[in-house]
Amino acid sequence: TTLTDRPARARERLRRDAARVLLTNWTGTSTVPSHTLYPHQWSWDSAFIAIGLRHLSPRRAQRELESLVGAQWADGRIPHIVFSPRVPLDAYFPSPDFWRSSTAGRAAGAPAGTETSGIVQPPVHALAAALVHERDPATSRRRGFLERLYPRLAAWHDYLLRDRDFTGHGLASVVHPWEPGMDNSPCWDGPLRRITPAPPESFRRVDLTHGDAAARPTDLDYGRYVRLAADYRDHGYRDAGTPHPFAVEDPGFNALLIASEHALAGIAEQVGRDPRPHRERAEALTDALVRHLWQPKAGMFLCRDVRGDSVIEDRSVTGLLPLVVPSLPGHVVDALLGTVTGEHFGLGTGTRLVASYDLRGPAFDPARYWRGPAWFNINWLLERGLRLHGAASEADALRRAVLDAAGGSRFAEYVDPYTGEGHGANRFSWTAAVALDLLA
Ligand code: 9WN
Repeated sequence: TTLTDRPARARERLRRDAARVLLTNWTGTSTVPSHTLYPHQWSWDSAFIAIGLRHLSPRRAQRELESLVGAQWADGRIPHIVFSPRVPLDAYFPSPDFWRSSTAGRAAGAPAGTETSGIVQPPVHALAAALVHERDPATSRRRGFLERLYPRLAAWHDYLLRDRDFTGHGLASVVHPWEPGMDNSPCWDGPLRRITPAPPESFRRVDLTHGDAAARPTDLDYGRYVRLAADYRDHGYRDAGTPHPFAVEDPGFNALLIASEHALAGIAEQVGRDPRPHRERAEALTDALVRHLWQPKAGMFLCRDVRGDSVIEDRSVTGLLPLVVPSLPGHVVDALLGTVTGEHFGLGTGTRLVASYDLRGPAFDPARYWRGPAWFNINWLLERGLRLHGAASEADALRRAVLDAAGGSRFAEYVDPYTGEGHGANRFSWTAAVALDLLA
């Protein structure tokens, strides 16, 4: 072995190990995030998984997204979980008998033959579909991949902007802390205080049989998650009829919608449709994002509590995700780049990866889920955003750090941003997927 071929061998080993994670977590039609903690199909997980899987099997990556959109509701929503009928009910909570989509969600257009949840996750799917297509356009064309996906992705974005724009700002709101994918972010603490938790004896937390309680949300959080989901269900999952006491305009969620709307313009072109409405919508969304959620004093985007009509002052990494938006004003890009490397997120000055929450924030906890640990899908997005805006050396450094932490933690679900120590599940699918993508 010479010194020069060692890195190449290490990369090859990492690629092989990441591939093995995705192959093991493949169920035949889609990929579970983790066989233990999350044994069904999750919406935004599938998008990141497809982005990695395209390097192993473009066809499988296409199927990953096709099976997800196969469970789309008639109103356009893509549910956050598609349940596998082969998995026992007590393997995950809340299970299909809690959500009862095929009965309670009928009026809102839930499919009859598949059980799903009734809430959504960040709309990163059109971006994933475009990347999957690019990897192997011939197979994609032969299978009619984009033709089938295009109307469904367009209906998904329509749902968000038609039924979830509660303020008239032209942005989508999330109505449950699970929707932005950052379940127990300190940003939700304020809005959640208004929610009466469901009694602890009314549900059983299966997550604690696989995960360490100190690294998961608390029982009080869960009581509120259950209450919000049950109320939505009991209103037939109809946005117009549900009071939605938790409603937040989240910058990361909307930034991913913008990136996906740009991707949808490209997809429209590929399938011979007019891309202009998508470009116009992406620009209108970008203006709305900057107008309503940009906070110059913080140097980043902050969430808006729609019910409290106030800015949520906590700095969450969600406020840096707009870096994936191509046409941001220059002053916003400059400020965001400063914040990524500044005292609150400190990339390159102590932390290895970008933390999920303000390193100096009062609620920071390096081990507890979305209250500090670094997540691989988020760091993949930030790597892409840094590169998009010309910060190539920061992007290169982040790419190396993501690969080191992914391999070093055996593809952990999340890691301590300072030490890289793994928490949560291991052999976690999107960790392996984004590593594969960054290796390609
Ligand atoms: C609830 C699957 C999902 C991710 C989320 C992450 C976690 C679920 C849970 O796992 O949420 O949806 O049970 O904690 O927060 O981002 O999509 O990996």
